[in-house]
Amino acid sequence: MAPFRGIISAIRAMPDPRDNVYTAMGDKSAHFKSGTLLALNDVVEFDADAIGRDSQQPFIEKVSVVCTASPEDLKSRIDAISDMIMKASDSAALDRLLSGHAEMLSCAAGMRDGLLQCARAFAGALASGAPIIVRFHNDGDGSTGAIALYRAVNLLQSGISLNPRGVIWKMQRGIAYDDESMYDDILHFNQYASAVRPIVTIIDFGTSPESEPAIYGSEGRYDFIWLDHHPPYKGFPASMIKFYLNPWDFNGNSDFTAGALACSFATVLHECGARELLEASLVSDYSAYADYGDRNAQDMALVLDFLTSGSRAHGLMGMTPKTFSEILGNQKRYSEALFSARNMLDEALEIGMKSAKRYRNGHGFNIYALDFGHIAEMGKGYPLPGRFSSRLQWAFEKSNGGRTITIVHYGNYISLRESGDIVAKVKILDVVNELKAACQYVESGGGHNEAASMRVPKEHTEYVMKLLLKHLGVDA
Ligand SMILES: [Mn+2]
Repeated sequence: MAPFRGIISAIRAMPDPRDNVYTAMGDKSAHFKSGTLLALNDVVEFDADAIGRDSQQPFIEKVSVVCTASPEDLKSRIDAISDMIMKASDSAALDRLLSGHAEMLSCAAGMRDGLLQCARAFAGALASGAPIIVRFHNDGDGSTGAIALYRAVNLLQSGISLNPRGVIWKMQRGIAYDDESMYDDILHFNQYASAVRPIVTIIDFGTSPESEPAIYGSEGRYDFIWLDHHPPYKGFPASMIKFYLNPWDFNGNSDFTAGALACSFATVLHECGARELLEASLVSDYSAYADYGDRNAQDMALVLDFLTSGSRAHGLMGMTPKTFSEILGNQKRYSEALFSARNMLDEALEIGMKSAKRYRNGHGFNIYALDFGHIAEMGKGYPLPGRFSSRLQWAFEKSNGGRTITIVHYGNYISLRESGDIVAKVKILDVVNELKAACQYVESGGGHNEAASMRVPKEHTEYVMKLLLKHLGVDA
């Protein structure tokens, strides 16, 4: 058998060099450890039998270094493999994924080139051993996208030898790509030397002023593939981000969920059967494109909402897209999760609807205010207050036929939801901004017309709640 010959394209340096992980790119890529100390761009040769049998990283004692390649040689090798991966991807798969969703199809048509570029960059990093971190929002929408991407990466891996440990998955609790995330990512990437820049993939969060310092701080160190559907504001430094895709920039809006966008990205990378995940993401984010009669999508959205809520709710630690995917594929575990989630949610909704105070304003709107403490004191850990306010709003809105605003407050957090039919008269985001300007206790606030939130020091929540009701036209 002919020896494997390739160029070293990435090194993960470990304290003991014999634990270093090397990626060499030949006709395909090989990931291995070695007794020979190797450097980037080394052209290496070894027995081809040593690799390719399983997805582990074999230890190859003796690797011969033939010569040093030029960076251009290495680049064209990486390009060739990326091309090969992209050529194998099915160009009609995206249309099938979005079929029946006319608005999303037309928006995706504008994003197709961007999606292809993202997929090519992702595949190139994966094949050449550059480290990749995927950060996804810890909710139903963010997790559907991460699961689809996880499946696509796995399918790619079985076709071409890609680094089995090349991708790290992280659930993001906040809505910003903050300094802490940036420093974590830099620490991880610092272990590597790679021909291709490391990539941080972001799903369903981060388009907010709080991300700006970390976006600037990451400049020159790694690239982003950033998939979000939160409305970009004037001044968001999207031009600093190598691949930024947001439906708002392509005649779409937040109804095109980030989960749907990430499912599209994953599908362009490799067909991965993401249709159910996409439907669940639409339901999960209350998208106008959701089919609320789709029982499967409803259940999956609920299960993912539950699983991403934190280990206190379900006792499972360290959840990753792999775990989610396993639970979705295991009927017994799936039914158990669904059963628990339903019970906890029903109980919380019952208490919430009973405990909320109801007000009316001059427009005849129904305004509800709930202290989430009534639900938190049950100690279940599910649902979480922000997502619960959407559920509660949904329930009140249904019983009132629209014309509803729901406020849920907990600790230093106030969450607002409004039904679409009254947005023209009162915009909750405007109200939040008014309060920010008028009241020193409102530390931060933002969102969009139908969902917004504020942070207020705990001891001033009561005062701000009064002020808020007044600004919504209630004589309280
Ligand atoms: Mn979302």
